[in-house]
Amino acid sequence: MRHILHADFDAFYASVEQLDNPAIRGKPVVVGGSPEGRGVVASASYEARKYGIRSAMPMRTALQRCPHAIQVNSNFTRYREVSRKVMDIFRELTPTIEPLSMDEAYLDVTERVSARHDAREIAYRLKRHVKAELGLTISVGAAASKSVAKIASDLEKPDGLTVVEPGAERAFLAPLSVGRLWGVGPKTEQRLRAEGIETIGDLTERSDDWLKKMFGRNGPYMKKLGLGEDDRPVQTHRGSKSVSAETTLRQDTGDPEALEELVNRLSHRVARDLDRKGIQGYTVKLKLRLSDFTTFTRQVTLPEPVSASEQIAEAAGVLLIAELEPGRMFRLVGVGLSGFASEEEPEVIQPRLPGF
Ligand code: DCP
Ligand code: MG
Ligand code: MG
Repeated sequence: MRHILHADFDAFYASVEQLDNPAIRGKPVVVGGSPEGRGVVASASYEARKYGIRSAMPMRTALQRCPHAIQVNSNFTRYREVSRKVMDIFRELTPTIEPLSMDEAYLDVTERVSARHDAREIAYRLKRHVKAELGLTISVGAAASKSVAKIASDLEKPDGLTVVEPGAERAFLAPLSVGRLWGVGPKTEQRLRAEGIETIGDLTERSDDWLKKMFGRNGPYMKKLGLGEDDRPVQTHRGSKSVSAETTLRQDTGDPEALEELVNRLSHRVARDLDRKGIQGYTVKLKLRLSDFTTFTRQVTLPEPVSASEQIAEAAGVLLIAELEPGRMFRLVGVGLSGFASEEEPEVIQPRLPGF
């Protein structure tokens, strides 16, 4: 049996901003694009969440809900620095860590669990260690599988610690909303609800056959996860060659503004994918297809690896502008990133627990 932790910073970007600027601690803080533009909230402090502010909400809406909220622009360089530090702290505990994005990772701590130190204690000490070293809180879930640990870490945010004992997975999951299951996005959740499935328990009562008929192969898989069955190991390295997104336009266009907007949207999708994988890359690629189906790509390799939507959009936007000509019509646009910055090999692991 494995012991897996899932650790995730509380209100990551917003907490870093509060750490760096004592004047905004304890106050509603929203990090993200400016309200004048089409900016959205990337991260909201827990004080801001009391007003119903959530990430991915337009910044303008957020400031309507809480006019005295403090808006701060993102500072990705700083967040990446904090991210590297926390991953190093995780690696001191175990070499088997899998970053999922800048602010979260799975840790396989099986080797660390013993009769004297159970999973709860190890998780607790990790939280204390991160707080002491970085001044920030993480929430941690501990379980025998990745999917249960991830759900657990989210339950008692902020500063949460939730342990699901082996064997208790089913009872733990049953009352929770199906939307909490890994791989159940808003669309699937809506379809499940339309079938009267609100909780994970409702889902696991359905037969595999019925689930397969309704949701394809994903149906029985969701049920497996809902029962707490998930034997995916914590993966230290994941091989990805490129991450990209593309769209065929409903109607060909040569309009610079429409094309730029599309590049922004695609860059956002690429950035979300990168964030989930916890990687960044040096080479931004733009793929274009003209009305006559001629397809070509343009790419630029940057001096620093990037992963933020704005940075990808900026580079892709420059490539786009160079291709625009009056009368030149496009039917497909794609944005991609490659040349990933390789994760350093973890250093020799010291046989001790941090904070002990
Ligand atoms: N992020 C973003 N856009 C989103 C979601 C997240 O730019 N739609 C960024 C900002 C977050 C960071 O990623 O600070 C981590 O995402 P989380 O989902 O872990 O959210 P938070 O850490 O902000 O809050 P929570 O306490 O819920 O984990
Ligand atoms: Mg977080
Ligand atoms: Mg996260």
